[in-house]
Amino acid sequence: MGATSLTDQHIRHDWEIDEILGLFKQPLNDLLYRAQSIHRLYHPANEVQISTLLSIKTGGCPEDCKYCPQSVHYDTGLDAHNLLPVTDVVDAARKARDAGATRFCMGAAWRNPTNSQTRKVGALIAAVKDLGMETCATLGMLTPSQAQTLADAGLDYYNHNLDTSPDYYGQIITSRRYQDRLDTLTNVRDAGINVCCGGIVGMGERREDRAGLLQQLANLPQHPESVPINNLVQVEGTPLHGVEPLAPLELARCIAVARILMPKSVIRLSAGRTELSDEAQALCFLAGAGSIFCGDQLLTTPNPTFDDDMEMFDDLGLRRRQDLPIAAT
Ligand code: SAM
Ligand code: DTB
Ligand code: SF4
Repeated sequence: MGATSLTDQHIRHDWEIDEILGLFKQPLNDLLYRAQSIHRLYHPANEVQISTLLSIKTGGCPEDCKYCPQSVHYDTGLDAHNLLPVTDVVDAARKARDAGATRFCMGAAWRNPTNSQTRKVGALIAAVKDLGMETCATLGMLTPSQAQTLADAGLDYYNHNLDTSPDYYGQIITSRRYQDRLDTLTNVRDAGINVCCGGIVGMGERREDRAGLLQQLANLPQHPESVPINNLVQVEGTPLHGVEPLAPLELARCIAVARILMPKSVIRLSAGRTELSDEAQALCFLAGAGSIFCGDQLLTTPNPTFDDDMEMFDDLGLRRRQDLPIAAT
């Protein structure tokens, strides 16, 4: 066994729920100070990695995720479309690269892809990689061989979220088990693809559930390299439309706790930024957020424009991160 470096003392996989709740309850200054201190041990200060999303297959999803505008169970007036042709995807990726994104993330509204769909997405991945970008895909549940197909195509990251705590999960999704999600994460990890896994806050859950989600992530055998913290985007027609929004300070606390629990992971201030002031986002960066999605659309919902984000970066003295982040353990 190799020697443990001084900084690896922070890497743990045995977090207890009471310890995590204790972090949430710290005075905000103490929590942010500790989170930013850990952030600077493992990540460049003032640098933020940028990804851009594209919905490569939209709507008509058989799953019943109560937050999602793409579920066939809810009428959200979405324009559904089948898998996009490679030319459309490459055009969107090139535009994102030229605007400053280093990673292109392709999302499909599937419960799980078929093997044939997986091969088609493999061709999209190879084409985007040819542009010199990192690739990410989120396609639903994967078998081990499908994960291998994507790895062989050169996929850098696979996004598959746990969404919430095991306790609250049944209130949000009934068509897929928590264990199914954990199994897909294992298949992705075993195929050698970097794991992007996080969840959604602001779904009416308790703080205990936010802590429970972070506990699940932190106690995985290996921390996800990327941890997206999504603030629910409320969409009319979905069951969660009208739920009490999460206070921005609680979102910042969540990001700080994620930062402390998984020091080497890149924490993404993910969906929901249109509802946040620059000041609230500044607190999230102080809490240790190291990546965002840029571009005026997430998958199907609005996001701040590139220009607005670059103006915010200027105001906060943030730089776009160009190198490849450190792998988590
Ligand atoms: N269908 C695949 C799946 O669910 O694994 C991939 C696409 S799905 C849209 C990707 C992730 O987007 C979900 O796991 C969820 O965490 C997030 N998401 C979906 N709708 C959202 C919303 N309204 N607000 C915030 N995050 C959302
Ligand atoms: C993630 O955790 N958030 C992104 C990405 N991974 C795929 C998706 C957010 C979707 C927000 C709702 C929408 O635009 O449809
Ligand atoms: Fe389908 Fe994914 Fe939306 Fe759930 S989150 S309804 S699985 S597209």
